[in-house]
Amino acid sequence: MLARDDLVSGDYRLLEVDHRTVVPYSVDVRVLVTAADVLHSWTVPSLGVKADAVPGRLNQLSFYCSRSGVFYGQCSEICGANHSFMPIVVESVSIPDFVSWVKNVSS
Ligand SMILES: [Cu+2]
Repeated sequence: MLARDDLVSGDYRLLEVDHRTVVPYSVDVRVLVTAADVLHSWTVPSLGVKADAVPGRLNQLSFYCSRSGVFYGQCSEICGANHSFMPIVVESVSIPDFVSWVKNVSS
């Protein structure tokens, strides 16, 4: 979650993150979900997806974005102290933008 001091005008308090999940639109997207500490639940209502994240297990979900946009969600599991809100942000971009994002992340 982005700290209050790092928010800029137009940001959503308690919903913005420092690293968005970037996906391409107009293709089927499969997401593999797991956890490193406790049970979480990766939930983005506007994409119609929700999957439990379980330590030591892989869970999968799929969705299709037909347009660019920013989609907000939150962990929907009571996953522990200091985990309140636990926001999720999915940003769908064009395939060329996705490819350049992958190049920047991997370099
Ligand atoms: Cu959680």
